[in-house]
Amino acid sequence: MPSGFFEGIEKVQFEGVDSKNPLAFRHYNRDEIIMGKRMEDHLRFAVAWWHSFAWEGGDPFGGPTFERPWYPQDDMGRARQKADIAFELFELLGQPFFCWHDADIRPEQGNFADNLRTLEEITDYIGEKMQVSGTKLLWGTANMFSHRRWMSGASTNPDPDVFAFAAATVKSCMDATHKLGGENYVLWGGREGYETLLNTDLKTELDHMGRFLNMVVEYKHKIGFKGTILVEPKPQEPSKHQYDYDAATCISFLRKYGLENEVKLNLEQGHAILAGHSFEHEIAVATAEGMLGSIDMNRNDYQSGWDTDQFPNNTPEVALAYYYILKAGGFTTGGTNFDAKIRRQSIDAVDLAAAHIGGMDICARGLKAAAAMIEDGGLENALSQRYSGWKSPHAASMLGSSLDEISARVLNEGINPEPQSGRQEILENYVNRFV
Ligand code: XUL
Ligand code: CO
Repeated sequence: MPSGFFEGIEKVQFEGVDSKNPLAFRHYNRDEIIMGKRMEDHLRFAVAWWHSFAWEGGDPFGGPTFERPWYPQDDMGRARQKADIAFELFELLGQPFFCWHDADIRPEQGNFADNLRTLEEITDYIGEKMQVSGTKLLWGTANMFSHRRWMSGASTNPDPDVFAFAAATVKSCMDATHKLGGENYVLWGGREGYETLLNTDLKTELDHMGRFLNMVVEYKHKIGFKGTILVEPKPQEPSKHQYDYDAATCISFLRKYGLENEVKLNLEQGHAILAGHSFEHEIAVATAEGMLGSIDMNRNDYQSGWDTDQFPNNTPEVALAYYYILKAGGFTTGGTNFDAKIRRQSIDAVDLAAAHIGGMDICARGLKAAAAMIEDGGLENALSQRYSGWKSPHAASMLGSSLDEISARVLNEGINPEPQSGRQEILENYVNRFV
């Protein structure tokens, strides 16, 4: 018996580019074959419980604006009702995956034993719903940033009891993710960072975080979890400085603690922007190291300067993101999760549906543009042209020689390079043909 929350909204259909129906897909045609693979299998969409069902519409200046039937979220009956309505949205959208934080799906109980009991109870309930609907779990994660116990960090907390609470919490969330057949487990270091160095032993905190992540990997193998462990870079917010600053910082952290073959990255568009990067930069850094895991696809408001987590709607940006993902071979266990929230004034159920429909559609459109660019080969040709000098035997052998040998060759051959155009405008015009 449907709850009636989405009353009047029909199962979303692909109607093609000419459709004027605001609640139809114009590009997301799940069975369409793109570069030899179904669109659904490329994009691997996941609806995020956190922003879509748990966020209440508050901001630093005002409280909740949404009035959902499952509020206040402090009771297991309403946690079940929230799950029912989440699966109604999944049914309407037909996306293959969803994801959660523990605190999204069960009420916070204030102590570990009760948190564990309610997490087990709700994930059993969700597991039954997954059986019926066929929706799968892209990832689970622990919210170790909202409750006041986490205010000084989780694994980086100066208090060892908080470290212990964090270890127990992550174990419980990994168990639940494993039970539900999750394809990844995510750790975002929400408060793994600091407000002031004056009270922070940075080296100790980083060592604790490195050891903690090693424990996560050890536990993954112990329980036979086959999914990928992912960390999520973000430079700041809520902490003034977060240790997982960006993709490059995370990669060197993982290498330092011997985790480079065990952990990959969950990259988020808004976090890239906060770090002063483009999303495709973060993707290119991760794929260069074979460490791209999954993406949180949203967009930041470029004027506001904070993580606004808006649903994506910028085709050129999305197209470039998928271009570099496809170039690296696409997702394996990862996918496209909407870590995105509707606006505070978007209080109706139809707003929530439209946000997901539009987000999925823009990603589909971006994917098609990315695939067309790859199939056309224009960018790849220009790149190979630009680096073609390195194909000469002289150039290639230079990397195996030394400064004095190279210096002698520069003198002997009178090497005096002529600058070459980077052709940026031509390449940007090229991309614009596809988006
Ligand atoms: C917070 C954020 C999180 C992570 C998972 O900025 O992006 O939702 O994706 O904790
Ligand atoms: Co995220």
